[in-house]
Amino acid sequence: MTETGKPLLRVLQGEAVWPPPLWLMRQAGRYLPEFRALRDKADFITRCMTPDLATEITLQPIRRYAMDGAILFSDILILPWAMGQSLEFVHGTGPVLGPIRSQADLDRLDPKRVPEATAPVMETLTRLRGILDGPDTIGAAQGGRTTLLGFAGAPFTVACYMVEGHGSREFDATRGMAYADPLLFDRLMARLTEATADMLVAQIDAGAEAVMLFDSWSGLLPPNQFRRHVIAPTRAIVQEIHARRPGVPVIGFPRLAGVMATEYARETGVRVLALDTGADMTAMSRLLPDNITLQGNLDPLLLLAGGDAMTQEARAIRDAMKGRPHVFNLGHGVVPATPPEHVGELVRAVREIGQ
Ligand code: 1CP
Repeated sequence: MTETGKPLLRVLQGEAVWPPPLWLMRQAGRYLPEFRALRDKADFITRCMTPDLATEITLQPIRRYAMDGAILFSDILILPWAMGQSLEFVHGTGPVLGPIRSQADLDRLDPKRVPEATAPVMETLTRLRGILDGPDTIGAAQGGRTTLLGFAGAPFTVACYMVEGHGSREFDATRGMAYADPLLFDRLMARLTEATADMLVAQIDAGAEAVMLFDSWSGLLPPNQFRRHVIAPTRAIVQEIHARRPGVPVIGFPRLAGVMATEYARETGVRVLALDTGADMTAMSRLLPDNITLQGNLDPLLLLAGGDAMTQEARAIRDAMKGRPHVFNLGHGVVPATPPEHVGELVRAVREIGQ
């Protein structure tokens, strides 16, 4: 298959393809027994930084389900770690970082370390691209049909973890800093914006065919803060990528942004808007220009539940988007308790037409 023939890449570039290509956020994860088997071999950061392991984990869902997209196995917190922030993934707790609360904390981070620290990630992408575009069949996937996706956290969401030092429902310390010490917060955001653009360009050079920006916590911000800390840095990153690597699609995921997602899509320049579970795809489709590709948005809990309710809703989303560029996906990541058979049923339901 030629490069332009990959269904997902064509849709990311603005073409409508029927049935829509699909991949799932967190498609490589704890719900897969083969992932859990590798999980015991090394801690999370080691798995991300070992090309053999990261390549294998990325390919697991491709072998099983012939997904149209393979997303690099890594994490949004690898960037702060690569800049020198302490990071540990604690079993049962999640990520724990040495929090950034002062100019002195910020000054200890060094963006110049990132290229060397992330070299294994780039090596993983290069290997993956070679395997995916090679002549061999990769499990269920026909050689050459799967698009390789790189990603990063968007600056605001990464700042949430960097300032808070751990996951949270509200990220009060971060949102508080943005108001109480806007100069410090803006300096952190500026550093992240530049480092994120550079890292995504490096991912593209290593083999990523499109890149996604995860802004999982953007929905916590009121409109003016959203414009300042979500739209403005995202626009800067998109412009930088477009200037340096023209034609590479950027997928933006402003999770829980509600009505602000339309302004985000218009103002940031993202080629693709990924929508969360709460978004009305049909309404968003009417509000946005046809040349913006939409991605989403089945409820991950419907995938957990499975059965007819899942296949009917998946087909309803797919059919409502017929005729516009649409990438089928979930509205957030696969939850760990999901039976792997349900993912197989979902893939079949989305690919079966004439139902
Ligand atoms: O072994 C383990 O249990 C580690 C669990 C895990 C995994 C599988 C973490 C820790 N990260 C990942 C992989 C990951 N994270 C990917 C890989 C590709 C794929 O989708 O298959 C991606 C794209 C991410 C992105 C990510 N990490 C986001 C954005 C998307 C989202 O879910 O909203 C966020 C917020 C994170 C932070 C993070 N990393 C890991 C955890 C458990 C968390 C969430 C922490 C929290 O807020 O409580």
